[in-house]
Amino acid sequence: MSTVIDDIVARKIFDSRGNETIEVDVITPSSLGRVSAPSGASRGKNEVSPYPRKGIDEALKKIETLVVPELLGMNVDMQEGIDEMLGEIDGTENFANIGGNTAFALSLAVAEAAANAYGLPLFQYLGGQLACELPYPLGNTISGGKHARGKTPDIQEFLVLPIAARNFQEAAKANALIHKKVGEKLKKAGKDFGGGRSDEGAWIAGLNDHEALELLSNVCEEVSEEMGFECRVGLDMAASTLWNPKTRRYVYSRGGRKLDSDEQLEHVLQLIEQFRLVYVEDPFHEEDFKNFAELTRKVRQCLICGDDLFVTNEKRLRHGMKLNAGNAIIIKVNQVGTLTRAIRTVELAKKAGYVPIVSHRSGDTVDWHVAHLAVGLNCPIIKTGIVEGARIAKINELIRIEELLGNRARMASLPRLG
Ligand code: 2PG
Ligand code: MG
Repeated sequence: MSTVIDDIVARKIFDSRGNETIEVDVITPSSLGRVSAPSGASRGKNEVSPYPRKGIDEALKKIETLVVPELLGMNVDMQEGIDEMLGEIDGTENFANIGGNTAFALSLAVAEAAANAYGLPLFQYLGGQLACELPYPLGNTISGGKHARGKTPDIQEFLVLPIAARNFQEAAKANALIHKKVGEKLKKAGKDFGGGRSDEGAWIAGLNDHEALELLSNVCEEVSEEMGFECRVGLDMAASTLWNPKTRRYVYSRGGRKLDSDEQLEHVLQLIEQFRLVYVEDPFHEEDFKNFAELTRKVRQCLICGDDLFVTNEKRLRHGMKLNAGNAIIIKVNQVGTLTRAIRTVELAKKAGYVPIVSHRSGDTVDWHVAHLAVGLNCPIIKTGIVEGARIAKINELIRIEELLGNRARMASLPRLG
């Protein structure tokens, strides 16, 4: 069995928004690794740059001219060496030269080619025998903010987390049931509701933030009873998209409110209490470590998660740790470019008691690698939507992983949520 890279093929394919994205094949004599890149709509400003200045075509050219000559002949099981090489070839801090999505697809395709060469599923190649815990699926039910348009909520994502599910299949079922019931209630409640859904498959409806939270909380209670375990509500506020740096206010345009940072803190605390939220992502803008820390100090049994705040970046997480800003971190490999960088961030997060949450992007493909990352890196939560092809691809892969693990499979423990 040989693990030497003897070919790399890159192409343009389409993501769930119909936008072009990059897909890479890494080929050894005995295996293939194939990975395509997702893309964000509410990207953090500290993420690596997704493509070179002239876009995907330039990325494809650079793979041919800069990457292929260096990587051919290397062994796919030397993940760190290859990822370091990608950084060196690029030569910039933020993958501005070859593109972060280019590095992402190459890096993960290398890992998959190695796993396939060894005849192992990716999660087992990454995590060995210890990788037998299934993550809880954090699913988007109602969309707002930058992910929707019209008279929809200001908050980007209204999420559910089946915190006491006994296995992954049931957890996914609970989320699907919640999604379905929310749709039915919306249909009953308003003639205006046309059944529209966002990129992530969440409902787009003429509700304000409070109405959306009330509806979702009620449905969660119903489904908790029906399924026999507790399902709870969370939010991705994506507050950088609400923040106006000039007026220093969070602008809730549909709700007609402008809050300064202290008011925002009070507002978030009130939402956590009123709706018993177990999860709040990006409640403050991406440079406001201080208020993240303040909020984290004031809550109990609620994950305060940094997405745009940390951008999966080890240095930014270290900075956050010093201040105790947040207690959870979103892991999106294409925010930092390579698997090695993301793994280092996950390891640091775990050491510091932050809950790592592997995540999809709003524009995604049917690529299911995040499912393997969640299990292989022992992350207790995966954020990946509930319905829509690109989301279901990941959910279904986790169902297969659960089956493959057989009686060794168990749900991860959810630290900080009791
Ligand atoms: C987020 C994501 C995914 P995007 O903000 O967490 O839900 O959105 O991919 O647009 O950054
Ligand atoms: Mg987010």
